[in-house]
Amino acid sequence: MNKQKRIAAIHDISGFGRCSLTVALPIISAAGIECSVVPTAVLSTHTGGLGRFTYRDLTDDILPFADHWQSIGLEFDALYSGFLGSFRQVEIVSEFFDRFRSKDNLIMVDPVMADNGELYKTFNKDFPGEMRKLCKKADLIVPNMTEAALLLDEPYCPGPYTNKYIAQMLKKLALLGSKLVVLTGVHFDEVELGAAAYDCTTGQIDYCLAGKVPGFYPGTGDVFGSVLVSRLVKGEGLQHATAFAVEFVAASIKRTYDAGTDSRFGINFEAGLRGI
Ligand code: PXL
Repeated sequence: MNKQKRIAAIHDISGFGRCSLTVALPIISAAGIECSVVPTAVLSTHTGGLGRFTYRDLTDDILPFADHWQSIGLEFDALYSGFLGSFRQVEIVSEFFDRFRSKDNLIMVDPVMADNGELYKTFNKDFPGEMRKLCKKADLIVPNMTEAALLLDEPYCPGPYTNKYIAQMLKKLALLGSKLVVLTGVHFDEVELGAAAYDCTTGQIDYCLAGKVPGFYPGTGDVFGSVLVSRLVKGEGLQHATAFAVEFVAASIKRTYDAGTDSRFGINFEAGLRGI
């Protein structure tokens, strides 16, 4: 009998726009994994161009969630954090990790804070330094190229990249403290786009690329992270899990593009859930 796997997803919930918890919960559940959620804030939409959003901060609820969950003895196969709204929230999530870390669970941090060379407008320039501290606690970090540059305090380079550039980024990112790094937004030309996976214990680097579709789609990183953490918890190795997540995201973007959907509404991952 297989033990039921369980992931705690620590993200905001944006009512509209397919990102954070509205993506993590269905994807992790469709993968057959129980998904417990820690909503860090409630917004009417994501912050990526849909106008004036509401924002209700739930920072003060996070540790009481942990207290209650510890009191009933909950354990998690993975802890997965994404968008966090403030310095204090990052500190509290760090404590949450300490409370639920076990000798064999996976702590995955997506240091959501920037894309396309720019910090999201809700963050100030000191935020990457705080996120760096959280990355230190992770077993796996999944930055995009902009977040990677900010974490390393280096200028952002828009690409196309060389293998050598990506390899040295991966190695420097692992020095922040996580054993595994999956870097997204990796491309060596304008035709393909994907991710690079690095395990610093073996030194292995794998590149996983798929056909590039034009446009910028918010929430893509959350779809990627949710698929990746699900596959890893199900026991798949880093290379295969990354390749699967890249293909899943590429197919979701293509569907959305072909349907002519407003890119701010997020990507059609729903149609792919059956195969997850
Ligand atoms: O997809 C990342 C994300 C999550 N949550 C909120 C966001 C974004 C990206 O813009 O605004 C609220």
